[in-house]
Amino acid sequence: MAFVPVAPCIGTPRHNALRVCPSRPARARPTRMVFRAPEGATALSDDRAARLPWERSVAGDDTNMLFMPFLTYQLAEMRKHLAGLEELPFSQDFSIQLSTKKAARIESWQWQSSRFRKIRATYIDAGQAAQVFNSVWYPRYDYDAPLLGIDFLSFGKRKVLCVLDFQPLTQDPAYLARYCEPIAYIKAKYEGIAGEMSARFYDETQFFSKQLAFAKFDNAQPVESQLFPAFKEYLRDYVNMIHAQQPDQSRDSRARVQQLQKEYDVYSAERDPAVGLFSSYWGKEWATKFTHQFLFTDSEMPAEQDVAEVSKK
Ligand code: BLA
Repeated sequence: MAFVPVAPCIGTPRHNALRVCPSRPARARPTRMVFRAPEGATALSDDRAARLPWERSVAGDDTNMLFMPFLTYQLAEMRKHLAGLEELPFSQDFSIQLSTKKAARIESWQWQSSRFRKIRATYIDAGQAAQVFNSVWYPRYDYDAPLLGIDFLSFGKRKVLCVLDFQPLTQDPAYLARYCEPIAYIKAKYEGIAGEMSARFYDETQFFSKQLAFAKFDNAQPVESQLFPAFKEYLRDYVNMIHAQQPDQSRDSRARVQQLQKEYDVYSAERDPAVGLFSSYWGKEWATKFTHQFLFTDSEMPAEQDVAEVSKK
């Protein structure tokens, strides 16, 4: 991991499609230390987020950007409630990609705040074929609270799959009672989110709670009528929960939370069925890197021959 001094990324015209900060040699004027992404150029998020919502699909059809209101609502809530919110630079290669294979784009944004070490968000627009909103909130290591996990997907006209959870770091009953069970009242209000996840990809006894909102719809209507109000309540209670928590800055506790959050990344990168989806639009190599170096950065990249193996599948 290389830390190099680069000029502060300021004064980039707001209309630029991407706010890219190429690393430059150190100069006499004031510099600050920023993480230099492995691919070279670094992307920030505020300017790009200011151009949301997307109004039209890249597929050129009249597809509704089904989950765009969730993304813009989340960003507004973050701005309203999170002290010290600031962009968290990441590799430009992961910030936006168009597909050369099919009409599709994927764009990602990332921030940190005084209580969150990372909040990342991704939107995929592939017209009717796929609409996706995915986001994970990682608290700082002073807080042993669950991560907020969001995975909303729609494929074609009839397959809508939405998962939302306060993702627990442990299955200790006292932990679950403290952090997850208090939102049972929200889940109870919306019958549309009461489904159960399958065992196809994930194990529901690891990093998932009983308060997991799980929705499988054969049309988009309940997304607005059920999922959106539930999402707002989950988000509100999640932010309130983190704000109510006393930070534990002891070395032991921080080390434990760090280890558990790392295990979450390793587990998620292993199980995530998204690699196939990413690969079909952006190729296996990019898909693998995006999964390990952006989505779940504490997971290990597979060795090169393994990536090649995956590519053959
Ligand atoms: C399932 N998530 C899936 C599937 C895909 C993705 C393609 C399989 C859908 C299917 O064919 O049935 C897609 N996952 C993604 C995408 C990203 C990603 C696009 O990480 C990133 C941009 N997944 C999460 C998070 C949660 C999560 C944070 O990334 C937690 C809320 C849950 N996704 C989750 C679960 C399933 C799933 C539980 C399995 C659903 C089931 O089969 O029961």
